[in-house]
Amino acid sequence: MDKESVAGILVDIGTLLELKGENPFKTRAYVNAARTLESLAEPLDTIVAEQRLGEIKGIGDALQQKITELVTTGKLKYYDELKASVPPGLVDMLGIPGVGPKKVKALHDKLGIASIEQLEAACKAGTVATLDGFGEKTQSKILEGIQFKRTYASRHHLDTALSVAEPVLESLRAHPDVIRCSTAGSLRRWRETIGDVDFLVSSKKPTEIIEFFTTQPGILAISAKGETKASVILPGGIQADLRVVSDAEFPFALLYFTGSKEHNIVMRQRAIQRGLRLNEYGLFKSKEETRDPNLLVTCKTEEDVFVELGLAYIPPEMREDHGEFVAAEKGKLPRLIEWTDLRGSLHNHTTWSDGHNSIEEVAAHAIDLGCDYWAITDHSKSSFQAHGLDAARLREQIQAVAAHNAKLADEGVEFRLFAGSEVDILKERLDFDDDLLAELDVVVASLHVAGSDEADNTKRLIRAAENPYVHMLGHLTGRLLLEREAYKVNQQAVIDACAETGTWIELNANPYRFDMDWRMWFYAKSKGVKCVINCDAHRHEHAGFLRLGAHIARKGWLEKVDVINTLPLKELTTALKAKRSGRN
Ligand code: DGT
Ligand code: CA
Ligand code: CA
Ligand code: ZN
Repeated sequence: MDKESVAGILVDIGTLLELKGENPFKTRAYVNAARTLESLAEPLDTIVAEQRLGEIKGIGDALQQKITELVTTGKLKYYDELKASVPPGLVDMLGIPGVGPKKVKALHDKLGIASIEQLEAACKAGTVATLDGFGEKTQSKILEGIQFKRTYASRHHLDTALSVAEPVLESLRAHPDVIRCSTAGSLRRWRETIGDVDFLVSSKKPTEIIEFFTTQPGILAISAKGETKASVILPGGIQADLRVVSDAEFPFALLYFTGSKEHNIVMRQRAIQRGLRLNEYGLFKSKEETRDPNLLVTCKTEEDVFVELGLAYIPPEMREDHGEFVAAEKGKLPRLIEWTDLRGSLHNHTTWSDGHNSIEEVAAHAIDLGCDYWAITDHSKSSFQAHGLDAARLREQIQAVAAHNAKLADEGVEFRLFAGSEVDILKERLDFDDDLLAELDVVVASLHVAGSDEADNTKRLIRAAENPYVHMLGHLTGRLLLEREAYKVNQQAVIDACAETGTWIELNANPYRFDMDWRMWFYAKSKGVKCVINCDAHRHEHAGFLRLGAHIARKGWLEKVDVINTLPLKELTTALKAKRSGRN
């Protein structure tokens, strides 16, 4: 175990002891020891191996034993027992602003409160105010704190995070003292949900940049402000961290703060194997931790750092330690899809079901965006809450789509609407008969009402894939990110069935869905299953989801050839006919 992890555990021990009401000298000793370890210049395992821990100031016999046990075995019995003796809810309560170990202990001892939920209830009932040393004011502060934690400490959908981050990035970019700037962290890696937004800037005037950042319009609060870093709460309650570095440090800091943590760990290891040290400050010709500029391997960009470590440039979306190192070493990284490769969306709604725009408006908007085609796939009759179409209405809609295509052709517009349906997968069959499906250009089959039985859900999806008129399965797991778990389904078995039958799988680009999950595309791709990136648009703004979907596809290593809706109109039309004519 390395010194950062050991230090982290020592701090935890200090906190747990404080919660148990141990004497403050004892608890502080752990925190102080943690600080000392973090600032050591030498590797901790060397010190332990040479039994020199005792030479370090502030580390007595008891601490020496514990540190040695942690470094040599990676575990500490004392810590495990201590953790088990404290209800986990007490530790959670420490995360409420203004609530420290003393208060938590009093609340637990006197009122038996052991979770945030219980604390909230007690505050609302007014019992917290009756405790010695609390009072009305503290009680309402605690309630506010709980609310704050709920709003600000949660994760956010990708589109929400982007919409607040992009204006800030733009305004940083326009600042005269900013040399280079970028987002970093999960946002730059295009994770499906975002904890906090990270910004990185290089500048000769960090104080001015920090001042500028913390006075951006719309900022709700400043949570931290130092000389080279600051954290603020952006509109919507999204936390954002900014770090300002020198321009020489920029590529290394960008690499480090983009992460992922798992990716960084492997990068550090590769550096060590080459007798180098990689950290957020640089890549150094050194066998020990250092920031000595004389030992720096000069790199102007992130690309240069990858080259020094024997790797091709790994795009941020792939930095998840999902096999990117093996591929980058062999020069076998995929050429990832670009969102501009997409030519239209094959799953969209109109006012005929639960969409907000008419067929004509939808077409005009897609044409405006430069798309070659767009499919109209409104809900089928069983989705009555979404005003699903029955067979007669669907036939009417097919006519309406044909009429509009004819009108556009007359006007010389090179664009095509496809008539389609998002047909419900019911318990024993699809919501429409095959002869009606056969009249459609595009058929998306979706499981909107799933059961609790995995085998049954899986069977229903496989049966849909086996239908010759179903082009693709929509939002495979039904998950709603940060809101609703996926229904139970054996995704691998469904992918196998899609491979067998030549059925495509949707990557639903709605930021609540991003379904099928990017982690499953590795398997799907290995089976030759094609992806369709659909925005499932219910209103014009949703067309913008295509960009997000493409970045999520990049996380699944998908290339242009893996994605059906990169095909030009003619090729797509052929592809849409392949399955039903048994040509695949
Ligand atoms: P998030 O904010 O939860 O969506 O995820 P990230 O990846 O943005 O995480 P964040 O904001 O805590 O940190 C940004 C990056 O900084 C992270 O991706 C990698 C780097 N980083 C942070 N902490 C550590 C660490 O303890 N070790 C290493 N190797 N890298 C770290
Ligand atoms: Ca982050
Ligand atoms: Ca962060
Ligand atoms: Zn839909």
